[in-house]
Amino acid sequence: MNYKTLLLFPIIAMTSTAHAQTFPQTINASQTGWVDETGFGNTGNSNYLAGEFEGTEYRNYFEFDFSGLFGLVTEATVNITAPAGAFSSPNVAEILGISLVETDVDFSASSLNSVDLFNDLGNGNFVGSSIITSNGTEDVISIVLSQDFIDRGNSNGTVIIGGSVLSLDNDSSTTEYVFGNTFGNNSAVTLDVTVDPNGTAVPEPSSSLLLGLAGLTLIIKRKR
Ligand SMILES: [Ca+2]
Ligand SMILES: [Ca+2]
Repeated sequence: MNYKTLLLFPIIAMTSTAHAQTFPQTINASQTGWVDETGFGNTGNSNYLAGEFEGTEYRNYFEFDFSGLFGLVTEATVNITAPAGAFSSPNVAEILGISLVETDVDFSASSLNSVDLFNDLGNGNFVGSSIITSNGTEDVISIVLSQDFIDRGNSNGTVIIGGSVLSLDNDSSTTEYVFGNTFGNNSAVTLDVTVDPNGTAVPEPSSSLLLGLAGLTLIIKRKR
């Protein structure tokens, strides 16, 4: 073990103590819905279908608002209600991917018309995934979301994620969907978060890496 490795230990220790006093909280999705492959979405319809239905692909979206939370989020799990009959596929299971949304979305408009948004709902930075199977009665799919999701919410106040079925068979004659028969009102889609009330703004990964490198450079210079 060289001195550079030893120097990293105090930094890791400081990071863990920052999460000592935390509390759990649950927030409801502030928006839910879908966008089809033509880019169309009806903002008045909270159904969050994802997959392929009658030859058209749908991807869903969920928005969460962190601004009412007192402190910084350190952990996040999204819980998505799957009513009876939510799943339809010739396969035993389908894979749902959750990605961060970069596209600006105007939820006050009566409809969304953006192929870019449809693409964004299923591309880019994936922050979670789940294998989804048929359910006879109502079920809740819980997916742990990555630090990139947490960082986005903490820095922006709101964060939108998109859900897409990654295991479609490219055969338009077979219907494959998850989250059919859904209504996104009330607590159908929630986010369980761990909040650190004493948390301070976390630097973006790139800037913290730069800070770390700058620190190491200083130390190396002192050693010489
Ligand atoms: Ca995306
Ligand atoms: Ca298909």
